[in-house]
Amino acid sequence: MKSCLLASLIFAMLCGMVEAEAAIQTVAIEGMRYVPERLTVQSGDRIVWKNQDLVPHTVTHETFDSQQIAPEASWSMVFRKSGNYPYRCKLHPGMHGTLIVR
Ligand SMILES: [Cu+2]
Repeated sequence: MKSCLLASLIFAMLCGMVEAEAAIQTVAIEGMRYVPERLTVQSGDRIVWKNQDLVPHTVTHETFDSQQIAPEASWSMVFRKSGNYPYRCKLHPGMHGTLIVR
């Protein structure tokens, strides 16, 4: 019984450590732009796109698509694979951003 309790405590601590290592990074969408337009993150980070405009936007890449993000809403994804992810908004051809995952 005691060792079981100890094991679950250690497990909880390890989970906490793994959780703490991955960061959450935010990209604002405002004024028909991604801010910042270019963002470098670490593999495992969760990226949140927050739409602060009055119109919907998307975050679209050949390997992922947020679909429409309503005003005031946000969309997030965890990126584990390193690489450059140039993305765009399907609704506004001039909107481009780049996510770089190290
Ligand atoms: Cu847009």
